[in-house]
Amino acid sequence: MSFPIKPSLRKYFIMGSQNCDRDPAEILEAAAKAGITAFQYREKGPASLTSNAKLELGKQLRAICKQYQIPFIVNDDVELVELLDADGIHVGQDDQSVEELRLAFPTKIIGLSVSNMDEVERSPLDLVDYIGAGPIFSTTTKTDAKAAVGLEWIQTLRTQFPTLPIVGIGGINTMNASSVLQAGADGVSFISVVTQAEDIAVAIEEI
Ligand code: 3NM
Repeated sequence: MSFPIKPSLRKYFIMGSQNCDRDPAEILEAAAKAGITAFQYREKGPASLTSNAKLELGKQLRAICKQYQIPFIVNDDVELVELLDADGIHVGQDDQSVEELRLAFPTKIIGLSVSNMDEVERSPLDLVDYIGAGPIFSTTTKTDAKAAVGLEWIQTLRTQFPTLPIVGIGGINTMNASSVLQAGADGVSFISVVTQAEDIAVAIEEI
């Protein structure tokens, strides 16, 4: 299935088991029912799963995305993209190069994180489907996150690249999500506002 990229970025939920204090499949199912527009399986950092356990959880989450017709994007794991027939892959600046990924996956969604102009200038933006810009606000979810770059970063990118699909990330919650869109992003991506929500449906509705 192919997905139009900008609408898919609108409410882009990211999660791995390390972000969850209950069954990740239940959390994803609730989020899918509530109207997320894309999902990224990001099994990364302290206490994350590896090898077979990572694959098995991936199969469950992939199936939920198929059921709800939501793009399933894998964070930085080419083998898992292939094994799960993911719709796309998201990488950071220090991960596998976008040039290699585009050769391996001519038709899949490729997303790339960019935090500053140096990174933008070094990146083959013509080969990516979207960029993740952040961290917009400060976050404790990603232990090695850089300092918050603020809404100005979205404004700068939007001015320089009027048509590039952009999703904001980092510290986005129900109170500040609309400011990210107003600054020029096509959508918002988020982890803890959903994984730690008392009521996932309400959180997604408010976003
Ligand atoms: N990447 P929360 S910030 C996975 O800046 C991730 O590239 C970031 O989690 C970046 O929505 C981040 O809980 C964590 O702040 C986002």
